[in-house]
Amino acid sequence: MLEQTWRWFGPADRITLEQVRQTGATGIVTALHQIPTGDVWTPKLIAERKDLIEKAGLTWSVVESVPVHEDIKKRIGMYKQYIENYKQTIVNLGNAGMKTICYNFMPVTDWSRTNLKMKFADGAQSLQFEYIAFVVVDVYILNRPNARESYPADILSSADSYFNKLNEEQLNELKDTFLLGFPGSGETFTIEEVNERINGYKDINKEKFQEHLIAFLKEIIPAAESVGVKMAIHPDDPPWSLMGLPRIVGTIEDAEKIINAVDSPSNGITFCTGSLGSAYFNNLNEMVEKLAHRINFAHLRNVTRDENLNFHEDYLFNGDIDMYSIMKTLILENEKRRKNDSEYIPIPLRPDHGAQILGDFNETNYPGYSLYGRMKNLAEIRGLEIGIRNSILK
Ligand code: DNO
Repeated sequence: MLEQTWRWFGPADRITLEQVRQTGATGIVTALHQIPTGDVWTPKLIAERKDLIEKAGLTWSVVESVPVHEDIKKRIGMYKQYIENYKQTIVNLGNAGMKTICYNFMPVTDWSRTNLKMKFADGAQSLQFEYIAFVVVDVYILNRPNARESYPADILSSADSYFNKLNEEQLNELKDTFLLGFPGSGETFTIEEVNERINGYKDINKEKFQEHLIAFLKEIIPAAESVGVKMAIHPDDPPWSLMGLPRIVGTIEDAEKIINAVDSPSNGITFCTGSLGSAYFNNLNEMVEKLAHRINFAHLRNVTRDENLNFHEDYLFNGDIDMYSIMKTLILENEKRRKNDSEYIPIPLRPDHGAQILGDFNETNYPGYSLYGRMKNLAEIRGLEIGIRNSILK
């Protein structure tokens, strides 16, 4: 079986490890969120977290994430020191027995949405990205210099009418969603800070940014190999440029460039079906086949998307992603590794986000990280895997 894991945000998470155990997950995905980005994760802090998880009868399977300092992404300031620190953190994690580390290389922001409370017909609630709403954020809320010039006329006029229909409350909601909607980073910014950070990328185009990532990989992958750690870069979410920023982990070409830059099982990807799948131009069945040998971690969730770059997160078997084929490819890849790889570990997967359902409405949770919604996804993933295994494997 693949390894069923659950993202847990540490002792501050309102969902306890005891509850996680009852979801049936065996592995925990977590990070030392308290350590400032760029600092070394010490063996002591790593051991303490590991202990805590093991005392609850679970295993710390995946580190998500060791964040990459903005100086490394831009190759300015103290980037050399930060890369050394990053390598040291990998080595410390590897020495503690950790096998998989997830990270991303998105500029300025992690994942972005424009609505955290999209209602389904059955009353459940999910996360949504409306392209035009994001243009409104860029042009009217951020007021980013040159933003207007960066969009075609028809998009701008749709954004203008979208904006004109918003009342004050709706506008504030959009702004808050965007600012908190650096959800992944756990940081909150002001509009000024965001603009300042974006401005830091004015001389970095896609090619240059790719060079920065590859230079980083050339440094860190040997460190990961030395302690048997598999790195798993997370795709951009959504996988296209936002706010004029370069994004380089969104398509099959991007992923192949990354895995070929340093050809090693330690240089892999997180196959996040929701992030990659939110773009209509990505064919996930083809991507999973081509990338299978370098998939070191899987995030499974479905999305409904359209050709105008709108999408929302959906139930596991609703939406545009063919979960059956993806799971089948993952199972076959995992079997191949089990038979051939002397250092075999099962590919870890997690349900990623879930809708808010049932008792989730009585709690506040970090967007996407509900208890019941994720548990339902995990249960469905488990059933899917068992069904496929029993029908294709002896
Ligand atoms: C969103 C997550 C991402 C992911 C990072 C990995 O829910 O999947 O925030 O953790 O991009 O570095």
